[in-house]
Amino acid sequence: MHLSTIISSFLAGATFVAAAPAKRATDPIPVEYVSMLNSYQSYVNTTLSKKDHRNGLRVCNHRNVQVRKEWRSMSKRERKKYVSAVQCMYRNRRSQANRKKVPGARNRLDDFLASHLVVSEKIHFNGHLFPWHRHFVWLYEQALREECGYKGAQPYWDWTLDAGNLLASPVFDGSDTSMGGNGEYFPHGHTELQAFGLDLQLPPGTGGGCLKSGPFSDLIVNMGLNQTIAPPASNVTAPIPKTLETADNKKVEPLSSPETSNITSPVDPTFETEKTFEPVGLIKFNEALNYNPRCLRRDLNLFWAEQLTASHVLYLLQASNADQLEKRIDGWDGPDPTQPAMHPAGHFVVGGLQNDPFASPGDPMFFLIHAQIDRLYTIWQSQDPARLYQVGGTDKPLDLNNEGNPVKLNDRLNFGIVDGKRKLKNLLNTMDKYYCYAYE
Ligand SMILES: [Cu+2]
Repeated sequence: MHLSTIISSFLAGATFVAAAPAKRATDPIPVEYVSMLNSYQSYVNTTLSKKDHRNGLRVCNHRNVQVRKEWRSMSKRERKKYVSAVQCMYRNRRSQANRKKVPGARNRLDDFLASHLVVSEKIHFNGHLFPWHRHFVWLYEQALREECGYKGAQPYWDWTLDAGNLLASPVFDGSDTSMGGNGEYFPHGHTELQAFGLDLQLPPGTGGGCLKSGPFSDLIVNMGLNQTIAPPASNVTAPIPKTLETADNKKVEPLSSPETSNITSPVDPTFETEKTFEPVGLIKFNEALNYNPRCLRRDLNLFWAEQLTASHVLYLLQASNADQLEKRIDGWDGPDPTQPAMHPAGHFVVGGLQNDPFASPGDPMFFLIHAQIDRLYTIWQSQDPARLYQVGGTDKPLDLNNEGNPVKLNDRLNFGIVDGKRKLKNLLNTMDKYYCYAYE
């Protein structure tokens, strides 16, 4: 059997069979999970209270730690401040990318989209997933603070709180204290997703179109390839959302003019001189980095919401090593087709641009999803001191036969436009080196 067939049977099975009983948000939270949350909080307290070698305060301590809160635990004022800072990233801050290498980038959010896109096939379904995304979210948090005057910490979305009632979530209610609403509904079929050698058909959700009002309805996604959304089963013609119009039909001006958008310079996907990049999927990097302005789409999806339960989180956190943790969150820990896949599900539940594993940081929701993934990672790390600096797996995506290089502490991870390269071992402790944050 072909490799991709095997993998897609893993994932497609996890997606469509979904035989594991889904617990509703109203179901009791497993006690083992609660006890893990408690031991995480005592780990944070102990770490922040430690004295350093000169017997003084640690550099990262109770006074300066950034506390990342769940969206609904923030006050309305805090949520609005966060939304404004994100809006500043795409409304007021220009891209710092080299236009010849990244022709489509217009604003700072685009820099994050492009940086994720070009290394996508090196940082997913492998041992670099958690540390890479940890640092990426942190860089975004720093950009909000340093470039857009944000004073708070990066929020996260605890999706277990919405697993049973996604459409009532305050995260997506479209109000000015939300992360924006659902996409406008239009009848549509599945989304065809081809990536990492997989070929998946994602079931349609409850929206599918552009955000029409509320936060981020003016956001233009400037790069990435268009996904294929199947036409509706009936003969209804689905309106294709206009790219450069807001809800009020106002034209949105990109920060800089699109004249240069047809530059088709050869793009070195890794921003490096050596051309070692080996695409394993179907993404065409040169095209994906070109200027391709369109609206932000979402498609809130109840099918995936059912996977995002506390009992599935507990199953994830029971992973016995770092390799298994990655395989569990990505849904390929062995051949069981009914296993949950919380990382893909966390994206697909929002749908639209979140169904695109390369360009998904173009939706600000990406950073709340990945803060949650980082939170689950640090909770897992905190359960055993031996886990803090433990790495696992290889650097090859979906490496069923262990053909890639084993992940090592000295690996250097590439953050493209937004940071260059960083050593993996410096990205493992959220309260040391670059970092000083914890989750509430
Ligand atoms: Cu990613």
